[in-house]
Amino acid sequence: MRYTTAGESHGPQLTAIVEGVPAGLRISEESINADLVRRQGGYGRGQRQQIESDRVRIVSGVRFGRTLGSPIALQVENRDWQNWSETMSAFGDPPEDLVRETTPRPGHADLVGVLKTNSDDCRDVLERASARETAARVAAAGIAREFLADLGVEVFSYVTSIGQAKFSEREPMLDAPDYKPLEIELSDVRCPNDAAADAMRLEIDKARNLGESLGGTFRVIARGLVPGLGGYATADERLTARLAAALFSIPAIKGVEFGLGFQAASLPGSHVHDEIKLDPKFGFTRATNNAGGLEGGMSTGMPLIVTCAMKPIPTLMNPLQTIDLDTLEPTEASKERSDVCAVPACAVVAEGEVAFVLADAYLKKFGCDNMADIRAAVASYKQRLKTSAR
Ligand code: EPS
Repeated sequence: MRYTTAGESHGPQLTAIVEGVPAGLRISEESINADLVRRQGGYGRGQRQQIESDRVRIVSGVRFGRTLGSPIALQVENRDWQNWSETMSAFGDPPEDLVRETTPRPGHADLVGVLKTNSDDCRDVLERASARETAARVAAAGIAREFLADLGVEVFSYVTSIGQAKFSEREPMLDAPDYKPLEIELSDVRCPNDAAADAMRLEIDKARNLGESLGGTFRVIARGLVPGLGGYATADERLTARLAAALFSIPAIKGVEFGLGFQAASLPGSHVHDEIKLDPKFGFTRATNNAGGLEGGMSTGMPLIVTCAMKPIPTLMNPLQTIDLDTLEPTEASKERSDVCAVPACAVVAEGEVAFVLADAYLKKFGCDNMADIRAAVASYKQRLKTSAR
């Protein structure tokens, strides 16, 4: 299963095409819309989200609520398009009063993008490099999520820090899979701990007053996985590598850790590796889950736990210095509006990327034509392993 997206931030719409989806999968536009709402939300989001009200329109590959096995095309309208239809017109001459963007923002794709494409207008680059594109990804990922849900796999996320405000967890590798996704959604910073959530909101308020932006960290969890997804034999089968590549494809992601992650490098082996047990209910299981559900490039059957670091958004209301591309003189970087913090939203995007990679790994292992065959193959595999996925 794979997706591609098209669309500019202020063009008429974003489009996603998902290929490789088996036939017979029940799809609900409402679940996808719920994810789109989650992506738009979060304390610290900017004014653009007050204009948009993202909803998906599925225009191919689904009939009577079930997939046909053909490519699925999804559209998300940009309501802001009506304010940009001349600036972003596909044809005709540029309007006489067009204002080119010539003051690239440090940290965004603006400068390197115009150098690479030989453009004199950063808008040619920033329209596509904008994280608005992640709305299309989340819509596409809705298909992968429905597929995983059908096989008993749930993917959720929560925020662990925003700026200096941290949710200090006691034993995250053991506790995180038991957090309640619904409770996380009730928090506008998507953090399950009230005191930490208050501190995060305060941190965002302080940043807003200073014209600053903030990054943070979050975890993505997947529960209910069978062991043996991915592979150990070749580089491109390794689930760890595929997950990392997918997560690093999200704008602003600067770090990805699996399980204990960097902490494992400073601990002796006996404190890192997860002892193997035989549980009457779960079959082979582990005493701990420091590996975050991955061993040898494969899922272990324990919950997948990935932690990601997002850098602060580059558009600053109190801008950094840059060089004007026309005058070649120092000046302030462009600003129009920005999000103070989009970490809770980014976690929703990351859930989608993880869901896509996991769905694809299931299809590689269990076939890909139709859901009935896939369900039967998964059931027979679980029976052979005498395992009940966590
Ligand atoms: C975004 C829409 C954008 C930004 C943000 C993400 O809207 P606009 O550019 O019209 O204000 O709010 O984009 C970025 C963070 C970025 O770096 O480009 C969205 O829908 O997520």
